[in-house]
Amino acid sequence: MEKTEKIWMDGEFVNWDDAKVHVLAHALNYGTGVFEGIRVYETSKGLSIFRLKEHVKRLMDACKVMCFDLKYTHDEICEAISATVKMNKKVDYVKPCVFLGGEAVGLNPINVPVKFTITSIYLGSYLGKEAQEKGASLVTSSWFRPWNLAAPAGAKVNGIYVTSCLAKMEAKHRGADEAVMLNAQGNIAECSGENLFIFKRGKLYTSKTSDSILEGITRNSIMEIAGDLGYEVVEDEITRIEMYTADEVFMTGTAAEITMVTKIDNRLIGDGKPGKVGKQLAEKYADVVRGKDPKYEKWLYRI
Ligand code: PPE
Repeated sequence: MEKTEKIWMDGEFVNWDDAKVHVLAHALNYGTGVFEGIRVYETSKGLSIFRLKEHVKRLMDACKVMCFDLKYTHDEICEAISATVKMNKKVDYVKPCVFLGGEAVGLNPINVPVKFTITSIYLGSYLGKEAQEKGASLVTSSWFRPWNLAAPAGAKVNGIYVTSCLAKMEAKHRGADEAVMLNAQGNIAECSGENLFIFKRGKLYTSKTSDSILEGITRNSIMEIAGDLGYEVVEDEITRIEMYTADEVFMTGTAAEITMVTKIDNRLIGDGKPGKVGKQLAEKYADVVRGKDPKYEKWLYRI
């Protein structure tokens, strides 16, 4: 990751090094924040923020879930994100974060001031170049994806990411690139920061939104693109065995984009090489985000 010059903080730009909060900020102690991760791409007509409107909608929905009183409209947030990208030199990823600030001890979040920051960075490859080019290895995490009875799994809430961090660390300790988490029923939920797809018996499958996943925007893009390319896409329960024995497995996420999975828990997926369908979708996605296919111009927020 490379840092940039300015961070948007509650309506003003401040220098990167001055974007600070108090150590007793509520979010720091109790995880009471929500965030987004959004990619910025170069196109032949300048920079574009991919599916900005959908990301802002999901951020606002997460605020509603957490009862955060966000004093900005959808348009104002889109404009602030766009202004942050323009303000900085080298940006490929933006992270807006709405969180509880304050300086007090105590769980009650009511009346704790809501802070809103927009940080833009140069992220580059999220899972590493090798995993992206040759395929990633996964392990099934011993940590379960928090399910809907215990936490709002469908909202991008900071505190919920403790499980993702534990799962990711476990994967690294076990020599893998990424972790896949199961849900309360023992079915596949998702990875620490990506949704999962399998290709089996000629169809694409991805876990249902009720299976304790974050409803990924990349997941949604791939479902539409795959449908347009003639694939049948089914949202279904996916068992661990179905995942092991799939012809292809791949992950989708804003940061990870489309990354092929070639090994899970020491079992090769298919022949252990990135699969054809996944590669076709990854290539199409790479074109779509860069404005090379006019059919998906609707997803580009040009700045
Ligand atoms: N599941 C989780 C748990 C998740 O964090 C992400 C995004 C996804 C699925 C995919 O959602 P979408 O980006 O809308 O397709 N993870 C972000 C990385 C988290 C991080 O800060 O690191 C991302 O891809 O931006």
